[in-house]
Amino acid sequence: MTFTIMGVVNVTPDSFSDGGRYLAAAAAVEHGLQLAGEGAAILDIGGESTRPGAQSVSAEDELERVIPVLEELHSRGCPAELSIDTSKAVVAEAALRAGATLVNDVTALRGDPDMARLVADRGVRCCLMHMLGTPRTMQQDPRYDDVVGEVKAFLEERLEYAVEHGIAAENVWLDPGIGFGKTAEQNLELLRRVDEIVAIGRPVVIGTSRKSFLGRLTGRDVDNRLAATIASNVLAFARGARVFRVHDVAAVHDALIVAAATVTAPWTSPTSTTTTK
Ligand code: HH2
Repeated sequence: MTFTIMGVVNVTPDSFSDGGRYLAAAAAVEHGLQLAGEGAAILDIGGESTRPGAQSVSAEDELERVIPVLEELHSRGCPAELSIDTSKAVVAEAALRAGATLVNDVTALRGDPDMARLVADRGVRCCLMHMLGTPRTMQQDPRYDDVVGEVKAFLEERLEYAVEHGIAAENVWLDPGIGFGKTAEQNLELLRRVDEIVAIGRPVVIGTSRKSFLGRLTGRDVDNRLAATIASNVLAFARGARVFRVHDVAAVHDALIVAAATVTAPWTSPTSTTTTK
């Protein structure tokens, strides 16, 4: 039973936890290589913040931010697979040309009518995420009758849409979208019942890293949520999630090695690590 870590590389001035730190391409590349060395099997490169209230960014700006980073990581033989975090087909297309092999679309193919065809034509993987509304509006009183049932139905519908548009079901990963149009209680309900999303039958991606519901639970600011991030990822792993999108790769990697070794019997050395201690 293995896990996959997606290390976050935000090439943005305004991301909620690391905005501005890796806006320069060289800094983003170094950061990406470091995360790959720490155990990220995938690097998720994004040029537009999706934090609550964020304004959208033009395709030109997004391209200018992410393409040099992808090209440089690719040409330097980055050992991690490269993912592009975008909902714009023109950005995804350029990113795939620059070496990306996965499209992480937080709109689940709803943001751009050309995205599904692009992913289908290139035969690459995509991650489809649930979001209520848009980043600008999503945290304004989100309501559900049954958050897990509704998110699950949405993801099933988007999987069907993807397959109808020629994307192989094996190439689809699903993500309940922790923090995207959900209250703290709704996020916790999704984590508690993530096995119901796993039951759809596709790998489930979880992105809790440093998010505000962890701050609400612990009283910690965004720079001090690592322990909370680890707990949420380990518990999601135990309930069947397999892909973890995080900023703090080294620590989460160690935690998931222990989680995987504990949940799985007999113990086998995880392929994603060289640790022998
Ligand atoms: N969360 C963020 C961005 N992209 N993609 C997926 N699939 N799942 C997530 O939970 C997810 C995501 C938000 O985190 P971050 O990239 O750190 O912040 P920002 O959007 O402000 O750049």
